Amino acid sequence: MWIRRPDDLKSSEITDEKLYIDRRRFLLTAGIIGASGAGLLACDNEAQANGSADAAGGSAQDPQDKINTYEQITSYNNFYEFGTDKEDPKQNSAGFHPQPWTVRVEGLCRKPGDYHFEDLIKPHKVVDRTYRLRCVEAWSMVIPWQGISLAEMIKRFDPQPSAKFVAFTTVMRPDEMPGQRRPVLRWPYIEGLRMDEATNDLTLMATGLYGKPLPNQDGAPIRLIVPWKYGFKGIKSIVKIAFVDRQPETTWNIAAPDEYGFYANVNPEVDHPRWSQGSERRIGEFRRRRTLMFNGYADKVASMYAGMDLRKNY
Ligand SMILES: Nc1nc2c(c(=O)[nH]1)N[C@H]1C(S)=C(S)[C@@H](COP(=O)(O)O)O[C@H]1N2
Ligand SMILES: [Mo]
Repeated sequence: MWIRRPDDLKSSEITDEKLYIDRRRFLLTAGIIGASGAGLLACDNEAQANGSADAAGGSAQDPQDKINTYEQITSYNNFYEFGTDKEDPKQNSAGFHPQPWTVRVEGLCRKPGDYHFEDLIKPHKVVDRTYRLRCVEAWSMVIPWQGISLAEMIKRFDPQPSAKFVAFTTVMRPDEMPGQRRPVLRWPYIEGLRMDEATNDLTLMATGLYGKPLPNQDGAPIRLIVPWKYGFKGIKSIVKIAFVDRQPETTWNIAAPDEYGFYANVNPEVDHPRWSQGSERRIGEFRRRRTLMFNGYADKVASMYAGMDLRKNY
């Protein structure tokens, strides 16, 4: 008799992960990718998740990080367009069509326009980035993304000096997204970053995970990843990128301004009004972990906030 593993992994998903890890190992031994660059062995992903243990010689702050399973990453989601329960996005997104896809680029830049997904991606190098994701609800995961550096993408749109922020919008498709038929949030979901945050080395436009295109529930076909901020900044299924001169509105700030600020930097010292942000539970574990300042990426991002009161600018 075949006995299920406790975390209920399906054998097909185990195969997916094994293939992913084997592929990386092959590319590495074949010399196609470098050990310290975009490509990393599964074991090196621990260091990468710490965001600091690279050539810069930073310290790995939590050596116990392990990549979450494909099953965990794709069945425990926040994507309110498909429902508010963690299982809803997987269950309710099968009828969503991430192809064909067009992203409108507008505002203060010299190369605005409607970019087909393929043309948007084509000129850029797809990189592997394994990052911790810390949800504001005090759970976290470690996810092996593939995607494009947002800094690179932005360069191509040639923003004007007056562009101080970047605003993002999720697709509006109530026919395919049952959550959008109810006023749970103000739709469409919107987010924003300051220009220096958007062009930080860590910021990623993710197009895949575990070496496969993004599943619908994780934000297909393209979503934002800002690993030092709470997960809600990582807006999914993006259809618009706008260069603007003022701080844009954001969905969660509109919904509850006292609870969710524009910056949303992970900060264990600033509690949510209704719960502590000092610790978190890694999906797949029972014990609580200490939450790290800037989610452990302080050495790469803290300087952007020098002189800012991080209690006020939460
Ligand atoms: N459009 C949209 N983007 C979204 C959300 C959402 O509800 N709608 N949820 C956010 C929240 S709260 C989190 S924690 C992350 C979760 O990403 P994941 O499901 O891929 O782990 O997506 C973010 N992006
Ligand atoms: Mo979240």
